[in-house]
Amino acid sequence: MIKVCPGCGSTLQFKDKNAIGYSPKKDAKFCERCFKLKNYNVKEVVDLKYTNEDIINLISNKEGAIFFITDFLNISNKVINTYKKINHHNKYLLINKVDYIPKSISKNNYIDYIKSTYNVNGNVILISALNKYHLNELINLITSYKNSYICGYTNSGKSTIINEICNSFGKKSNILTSLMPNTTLDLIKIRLDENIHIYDTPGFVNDFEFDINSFPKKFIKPITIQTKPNDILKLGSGIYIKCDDETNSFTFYVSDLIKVKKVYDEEVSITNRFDIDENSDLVIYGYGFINIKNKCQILINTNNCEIRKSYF
Ligand SMILES: Nc1nc2c(ncn2[C@@H]2O[C@H](COP(=O)(O)OP(=O)(O)OP(=O)(O)O)[C@@H](O)[C@H]2O)c(=O)[nH]1
Ligand SMILES: [Mg+2]
Repeated sequence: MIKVCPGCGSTLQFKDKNAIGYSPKKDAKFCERCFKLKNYNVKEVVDLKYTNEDIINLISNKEGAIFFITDFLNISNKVINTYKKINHHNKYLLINKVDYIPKSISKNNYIDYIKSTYNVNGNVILISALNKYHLNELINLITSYKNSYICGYTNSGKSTIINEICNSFGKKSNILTSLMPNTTLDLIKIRLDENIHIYDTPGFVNDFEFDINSFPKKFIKPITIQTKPNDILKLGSGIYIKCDDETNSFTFYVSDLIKVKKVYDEEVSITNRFDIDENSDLVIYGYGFINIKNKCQILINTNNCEIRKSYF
């Protein structure tokens, strides 16, 4: 009989130490990677079984409903384009980790803003697995379908939400959650009751690196920096933004663990130029976004970013 690791969804195998699902013990419940993550918090990187396209194909047009989850700080055209590629007539966009949302953003207006900015026609729901915001509403929705597929980019909180749902049904779930990218490796089917199943899915992979130690510990406290011509701003240890020859105001919506400051004496090559309209957001993948008040040109030392109109 084929056995599946309940932590990550991989088929257990006992031959190839370097492949997913490996365990040295024939009677093991978890694969070795999940065993180490669960018991020693040791994180091992493995080759993934599915590409983003594979995951889209795996869940498109399945009977039931699709719940695409994104982290509040990781909303971008890239993420929404993946959501749009999934072909399904019952599709919901869930924005998770809204416990991060700063007080200056109204949750109701934020939904309208996301729908109009990213041209989303379907349902958008704000949730937080951490403080159970809208969790009961989500459970009612999910249990109105026989099959619900929970998908989204890695680290968006899919497995955490599924575990919360299982808890509310009095079921113990063994799915592992962590800040490590790609904790869940394969489809995991969970039976909530006789007729209702939810499926955890492997996360879509980001094509940029992020520092798992800098995820916010609490809600985002915006930091505003007024700039003079040619000032250079530094975000974390590697992002530099050079301002043009006007004064301006930059408000950072990023993790409290990421430092933001002006630098004066660092030699850096900053070559990517962006034209910014008045009151726009510069979204930097993996970090969050920066509200820029005045129309300007900036130089930035990464391609992992995009511009959108601002909520404010
Ligand atoms: N602040 C906050 N953190 C959350 C919330 N939901 C999940 N997390 C955290 O986000 C991290 C990733 O959660 P997972 O549930 O493992 O994410 P996933 O989408 O299943 O990730 P993969 O399996 O890698 O695709 C964990 O450290 C969770 O504790 C939330 O609502 N608020
Ligand atoms: Mg997961």
